[in-house]
Amino acid sequence: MTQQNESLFTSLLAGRPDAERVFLYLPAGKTLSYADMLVCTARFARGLWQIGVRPGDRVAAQVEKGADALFFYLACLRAGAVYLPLNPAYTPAETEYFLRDAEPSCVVAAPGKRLALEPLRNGAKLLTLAPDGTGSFIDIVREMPGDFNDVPRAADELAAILYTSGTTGRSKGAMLTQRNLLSNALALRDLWRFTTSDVLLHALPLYHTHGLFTATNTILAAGAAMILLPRFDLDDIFAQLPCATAMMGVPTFYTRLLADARLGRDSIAHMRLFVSGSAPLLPETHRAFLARTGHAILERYGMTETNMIASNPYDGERRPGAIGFPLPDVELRICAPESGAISPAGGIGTIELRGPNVFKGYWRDAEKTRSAFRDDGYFVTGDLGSIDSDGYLHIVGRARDLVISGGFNVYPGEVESEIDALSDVLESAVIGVPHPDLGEGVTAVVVCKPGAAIDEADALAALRLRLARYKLPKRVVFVDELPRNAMGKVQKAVLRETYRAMFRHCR
Ligand code: MCA
Ligand code: AMP
Repeated sequence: MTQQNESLFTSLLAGRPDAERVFLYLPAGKTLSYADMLVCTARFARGLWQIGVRPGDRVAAQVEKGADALFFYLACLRAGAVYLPLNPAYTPAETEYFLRDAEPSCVVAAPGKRLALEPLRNGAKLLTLAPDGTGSFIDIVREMPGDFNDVPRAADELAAILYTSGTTGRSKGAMLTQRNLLSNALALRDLWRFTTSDVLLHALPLYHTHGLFTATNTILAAGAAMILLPRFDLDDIFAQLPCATAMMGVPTFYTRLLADARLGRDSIAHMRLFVSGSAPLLPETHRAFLARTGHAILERYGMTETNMIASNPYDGERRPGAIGFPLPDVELRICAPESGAISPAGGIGTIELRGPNVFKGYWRDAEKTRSAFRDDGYFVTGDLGSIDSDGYLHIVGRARDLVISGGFNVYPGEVESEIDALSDVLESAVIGVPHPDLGEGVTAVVVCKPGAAIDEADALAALRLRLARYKLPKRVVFVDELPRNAMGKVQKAVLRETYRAMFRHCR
């Protein structure tokens, strides 16, 4: 740990290259250097200070992806604020919860969201920021001087809060410290060999760990550059791949690339590394990619609460279906889910870990924080894993009821409570079933009240007002009753088996 009382921003840039070096390649051939980034983030940090943001304040951002969105995050770090990114796809009902729970002093949103957020801002200052460099926040900072003295922060002070849903109840804010983020960025930079020569093709969202910390912080720590694409679009990807050296993506990126005839050795001649994570990469995807391109995708494993936990090696075998070895400084063990007893070698159990990457706890929720940790400080992930005889970690299932669709987590309980709130519905069960494009497709199995006349389209129309698009069931099926065990618990495994071929023909 190099930093004690410096901001994460300062520490990430400690080995900063020549300020004239390119930091961002943007659409339409525009580039921004490290010097541009320093000036812009200084103005943004001054702007935050001017509107009253003070160290430790939460600052929420619900903005579209772009250079300014990224600079806003970095400005929060410089100003000592706690960054709270929110998916722009959240409905107002979803967003309201986060603003009420986190009590940010400032919310910066895409201009199109201003009216909807006005009644929800809960006393926070509300400003706008658009990807084209306009917005009321830009109006404040435009003429400001381009320098700023970064606010020093101690290693265990917060840098960010990222909300992650629980198995029951509402989302919990994972409190991530300066140390959590810095230790992970430095470890990944070294492990994956990022240097000033690298150019990362960045097509992930900027409001989750993967695109925000794993990608951006690692690139900053290496003094490398990024091609910042607004989203994952195959034409853009193929246009930019020849200029990149590395890409990080969810498995859907790789299955979509493989489904495209343009993928071949020539289209990626400049690349040295493809990383996959956030959801399981099927061994057949790994093998097909290797056969087609000569590249073994490097799969790694992480969580919002912990940043990255384990990674396949840079040198040595990148084993299909495995997530590799714990990162340096991460202590990892496999335990019996209930008793916490350490599993015998090769046995299956919950993955538990301890290390500088592990979060400080859940925001204002001591109870959930307590139950997430063992007495000796190990964090219980809720993923089921085993370690093979060569030491490679494998994920074999989830102890949590969770669906991962295209790398986005969907918590069945949240979708079920919205479905159950529909007046025609008696009860529902939400499951994930294999989906060729998204890995898992969210599926709702619904029992109607007697005499009710709701159909799939009605249900989806109602849910669309309450849930972000990615949480919407891809299919809603109606049944007379849900299968239950002797204890009366819905047998989701039976439902998953019944509907396992549901999406066989989807892209
Ligand atoms: C979009 N849609 C989705 C998803 N994405 N539905 C389910 N699951 C999704 N992931 C909806 C759209 O709103 C649209 O709905 C319809 O599906 C078709 O969208 P499409 O154009 O195909 O989607 P896309 O825009 O191309 O997005 C697919 C995507 C994207 C590229 C896979 O979802 C994505 O970028 N995922 C990455 C998520 C991520 O960064 N996860 C990291 C979490 P409609 O037709 O109704 O409008 S961090 C994490 O998990 C940990 C820490 C870790 O280890 O990294
Ligand atoms: P999140 O709650 O968004 O932080 O997502 C974290 C979860 O994503 C983990 O608990 C795992 O279930 C899953 N995950 C992340 N990386 C992988 C991977 N390489 N293979 C399988 N699951 C993964």
